Amino acid sequence: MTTPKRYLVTSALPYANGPKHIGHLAGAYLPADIYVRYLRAQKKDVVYVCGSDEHGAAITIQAMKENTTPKAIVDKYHAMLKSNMADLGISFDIYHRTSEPLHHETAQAFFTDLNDKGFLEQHETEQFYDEQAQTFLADRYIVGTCPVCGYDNAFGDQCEKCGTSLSPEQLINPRSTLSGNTPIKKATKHWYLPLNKHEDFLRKWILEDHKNDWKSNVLGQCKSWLDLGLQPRAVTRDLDWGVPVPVKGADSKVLYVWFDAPIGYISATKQWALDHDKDWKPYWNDKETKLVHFIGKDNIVFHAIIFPVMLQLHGNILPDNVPSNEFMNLEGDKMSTSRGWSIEMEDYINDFVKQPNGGEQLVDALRYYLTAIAPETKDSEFTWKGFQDAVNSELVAVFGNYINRAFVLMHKLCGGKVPKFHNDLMDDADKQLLADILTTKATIEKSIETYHFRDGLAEVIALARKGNKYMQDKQPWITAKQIGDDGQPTEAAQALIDNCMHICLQLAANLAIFINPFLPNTAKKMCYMMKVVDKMLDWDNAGTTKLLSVGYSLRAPELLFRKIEDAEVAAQIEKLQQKSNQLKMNEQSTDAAETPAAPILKDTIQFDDFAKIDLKVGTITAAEKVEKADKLLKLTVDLGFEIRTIVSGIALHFTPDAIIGKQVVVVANLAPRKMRGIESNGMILMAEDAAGKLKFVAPNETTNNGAGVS
Ligand code: B3M
Ligand code: ZN
Repeated sequence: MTTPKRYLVTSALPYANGPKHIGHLAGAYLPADIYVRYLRAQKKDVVYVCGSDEHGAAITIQAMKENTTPKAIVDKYHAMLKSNMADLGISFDIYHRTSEPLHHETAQAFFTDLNDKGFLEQHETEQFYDEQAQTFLADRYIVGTCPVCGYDNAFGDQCEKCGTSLSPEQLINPRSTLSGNTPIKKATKHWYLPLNKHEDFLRKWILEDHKNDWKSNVLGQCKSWLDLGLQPRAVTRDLDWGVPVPVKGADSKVLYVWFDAPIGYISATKQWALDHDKDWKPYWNDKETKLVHFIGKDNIVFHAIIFPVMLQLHGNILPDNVPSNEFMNLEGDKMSTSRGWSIEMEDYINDFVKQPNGGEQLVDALRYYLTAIAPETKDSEFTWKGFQDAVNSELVAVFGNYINRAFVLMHKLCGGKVPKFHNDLMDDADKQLLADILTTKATIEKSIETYHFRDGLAEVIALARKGNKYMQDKQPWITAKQIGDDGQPTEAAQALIDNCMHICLQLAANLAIFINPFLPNTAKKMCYMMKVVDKMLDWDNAGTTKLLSVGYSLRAPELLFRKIEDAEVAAQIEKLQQKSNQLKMNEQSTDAAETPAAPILKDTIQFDDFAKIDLKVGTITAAEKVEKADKLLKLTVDLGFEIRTIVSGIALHFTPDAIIGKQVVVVANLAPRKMRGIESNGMILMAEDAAGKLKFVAPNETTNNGAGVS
């Protein structure tokens, strides 16, 4: 596209069914925010829309879990997500919600338009049905084994483990999420979007028109979808939560959440236009609008295939790009809120930003690290140590250090004012640095415009590094030692110092412009220090050395960033471990509660059978975790007559320290068994209550180790 007249930028609408983690932030929100802040600095006409996705089984199932209504769930989490995003500097022009009447009307009108034009089909099919819960099972209401990766809790619409998009029929051993029962099949009628009829258009539009500008991960996913052959896709559901299907007699049906949610971008734009007395239509209908959808990789098919078909049929413009990131892992494992292996935005805000030594600099610290390791082309990994290193050795030691030194030296050597520049004294190093500012500007532009935010940010840091080197090479503090009779630097020395500091300060002003899309709080603070208004941050201003006027006095420096301490890193790692262990334990106890009760007694045995078991009392004298096995503890047990090593699956219930010294009953003549490479000699008897909690079986008074039990 040649220069667009306006931009409409969207970030995937997060489900309002729980807190969202920083992997989400890095995937679809932060890159979009950088992009729009850059466009705004360029004075472009840009609207950035998002909002909560409040329909679908993601919401109703969470309501069941929290024992409340879907409405209560979306109200609670919409508020949370909206404020989290704002706290982290995501600058939506509007954060809307799909439960708004305006959205319901917009989605219904969209459906009616396609239906009236004959673009939808109606089919009656047999679908899974839960007889006990009396509901049809689609999407997250049905789980089973993923046919692709074997994960045994894949949803009816998508496997969260491998990302494959599924239909309930593909699940192996399908079960109802509601009752756990195996569903039956029952006939029902639905509306379908016949994607198969649009294959040619999609192939040309994606694989030819966009083969050079879309990311290869997006093109790759689209190609494999197209190669598999597209199927008609149901766009309605038998549910009572969602946008009602606007057809007489279809009262028990709602629009499929993935049909209504992307229309949420349109309703959000409409609401924004109402609020600002603007016309929303050109943003969706005029070909000179550049529409860009920022998404995570599990949303590609919906934004690159299904929604474009809907838009095309409805007469709207199509997205110019669908930049999608891969996943960000965390400390060696996939990030997942449900497994407790995640850093929620809310937690980061509470643990860092809202702490007394936190504030906006820690918003920028997170934005920095997440952008520096953004999973733009392949999965990446967040580690707390990596966060600490990036902040301490790049933000603090390079960028922050440069700005601080420039300000300190200017106060010390130039009386707190922007010094004069003597053109006749300009040398090669000066020229080089000025040229570097210009090249950097062009490189950042190219990086951001092609969605390579990592590279763009790296350029800013590289320029700050050049600034440090320039200052180090020029050593104005040494030049200042050439003093005259008055004890002040000689005129010639001062002229050299002035030139160096003039350039350093103009570079600082340029750096504020360059860093602004990425770390807006930092740029703001720099403007404060330079006593300039935010308007200085306009992109057009970058590349010159006329940003700060000669003789203008600047404020004393403030540190831009603080270091991240070892103790903070350790505390976060500990918190992560605890959270995930806690959830595993809860899961185990719910599993236990939900498993149908086993018959109360096993088959009768004879006394001789029992007599074969040799039970002995022993004392646990040492206990430690087994590496890479979160459920196992390696115990040393003193049986009086010998010391045994026993591996026991109790690690989620007891910490090693808590059980040392406990007397236990051991099956002493059990054949040895190897677990995780450790030979286990015996078994500890445990009692398990209804909630799955384990207790040691032990004599009610301490007795000698080796005492027999019968
Ligand atoms: N709510 C899925 C997700 O959060 C969905 C995105 C909708 S974008 C229109 O991954
Ligand atoms: Zn899978």
